[in-house]
Amino acid sequence: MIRTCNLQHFRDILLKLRSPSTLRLQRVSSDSTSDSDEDEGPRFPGAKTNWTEKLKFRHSDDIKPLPVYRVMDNYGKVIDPEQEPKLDKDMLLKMYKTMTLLRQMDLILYDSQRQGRISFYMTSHGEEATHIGSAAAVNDKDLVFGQYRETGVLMWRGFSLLQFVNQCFGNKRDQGKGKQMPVHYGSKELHFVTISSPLATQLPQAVGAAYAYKRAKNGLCVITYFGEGAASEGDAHAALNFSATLRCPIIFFCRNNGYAISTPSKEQYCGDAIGGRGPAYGIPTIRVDGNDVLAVYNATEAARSLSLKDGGGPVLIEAMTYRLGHHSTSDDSTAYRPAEEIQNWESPSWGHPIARMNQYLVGKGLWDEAMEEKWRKDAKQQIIQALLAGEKVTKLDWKEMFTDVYHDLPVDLQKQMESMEDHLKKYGEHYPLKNFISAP
Ligand SMILES: Cc1ncc(C[n+]2csc(CCOP(=O)(O)OP(=O)(O)O)c2C)c(N)n1
Repeated sequence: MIRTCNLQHFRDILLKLRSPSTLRLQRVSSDSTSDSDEDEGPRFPGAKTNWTEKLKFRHSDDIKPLPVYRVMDNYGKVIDPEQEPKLDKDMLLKMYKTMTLLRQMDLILYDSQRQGRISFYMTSHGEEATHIGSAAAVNDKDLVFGQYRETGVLMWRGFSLLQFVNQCFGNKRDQGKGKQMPVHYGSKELHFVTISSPLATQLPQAVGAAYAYKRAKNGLCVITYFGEGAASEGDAHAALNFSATLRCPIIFFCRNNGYAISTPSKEQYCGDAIGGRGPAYGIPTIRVDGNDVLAVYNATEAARSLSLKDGGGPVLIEAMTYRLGHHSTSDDSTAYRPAEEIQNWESPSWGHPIARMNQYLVGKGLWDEAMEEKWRKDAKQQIIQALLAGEKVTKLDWKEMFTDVYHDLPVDLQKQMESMEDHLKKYGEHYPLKNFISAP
C-alpha cells in the first residue's frame, strides 16, 4: 500500500512537470536571471550571435585572407593530381587554341586601331585564362553579362572572327548597326548580353535575369563578369545583396587584374579584396589563380553546381590576374606602373596563363613546337582575312544612329538629325560619306 501511494505521487509529479504551463513557468523564472541570457544568446532580429563582455573591434587583419586556389604551378605542372580536371584532348586543345586565337586577334586589332582603321580597342592580354576557363565550365546556354574585357567568352561560344571584326568596324553587318563603340559585342544566339560601358550596370541586371531564371526553373544560371574597380560601384553592392537575399542562381566572376585604368588595387579597396566581401554577404566564395586555366575551370564548374543547388543561390569567384596590356587604346599604362612590373608578369616563370597551359599540354604529349608554329600561322592568317573582309563592308546610313532607341523619335533628336543633315549638305565633302550606304 505504501509502495503504491509513493508511485502515484511520483506519477503526479512527472505529469505536472510535463505540462506546458509548468514548462512556461520554469522558463519565465529562469529568464529573470542573467545566466539564461548567456545560454540563449541575444534575441535581436538583426544578427545571430553570442554575447561578449570584451570591448573589442574586429579589424580586417584579424580575419585570415582567402587563399588562392590553383591546380598547376607556374610551369604548368599539376601540384595535386586529384585536382586535375578530367578533360579530354579535344577540350584541352580547344581551350589552348581559343586562348591563343584571342591573343593573336588582340594583337592585330590593337595594331589596326593604331593604324587608324578602327576607332578604339581593348585587349584581354594576360587574362585569357579567366575567360576560357570559366566559359568552358558553364553551360553554353547560361546567360552572360560581361563588363567589356571578356571577349574570350564570346569566342569560346562561337562568335566568329568576322563577327568580331564587323562589330569593331561598325559596318552594316554588325548586329548593333554600328551604334556602339568597338568591343561592345553582344549575341542573342550565344546568350551574351550586349556590353554597356557604364561600370557595374550589368550586375543588378544580371541578378534580375537570374531571379527570372529561378522562377522559370529552367536549370540554367547567369554568370556576370566585372573588374575589381567596378566592384566599388554602388550597383555592385546592390547586386550582391539582392542575389543573396533572393537566392538567385548567379556566378559573380570578378577579374582582379590589379588596375582600374590608372588606379592600382591598393588604392581601390581596403580589407581582403573582393573575395573577402563574399562571406559577409552570405555568399559562398572562392579566390582562384586567374592565370591557371585549369583552376578557373574547376572553380567555375563547382560554382555553377552550387548556384543551382537547393533552388539556387549566388556564388562569388575572385580570379587573381594581371592586366598585361594598356587599359585600352586610349591609355598608356607606363605612365602609372613600372615597365619592370609588366615584364615580370610577361615572363613564363611568373605563371603567364598561355605559357603555363602550353607547358601543361607539352608535358602531356598533346602539343609540340611544330604544332605551335603551324597553329600561330593559321590563326594569324584567319584574323587578317577577317580584318580585310570586314574593312571592305560599307557602313549603314548615318541616320541609323537616330533609330531603334525610342519608338517615336523625340523632338530633340529630330532637331539634331535635321541639323546634321544641314551640316552634311554644306560640309559633306569633308566626310568619308562614300563608306556609308545611303538611306533606304
Ligand atoms: C560608372 C563609370 N565610371 C567610370 C567609368 C570610366 N572607366 C571605364 S573603365 C574604368 C576602370 C574599370 O576597372 P575594372 O573594373 O577593374 O576593370 P578593368 O578595366 O581593369 O578590366 C573606368 C574608371 C565608367 N565607364 N563608368
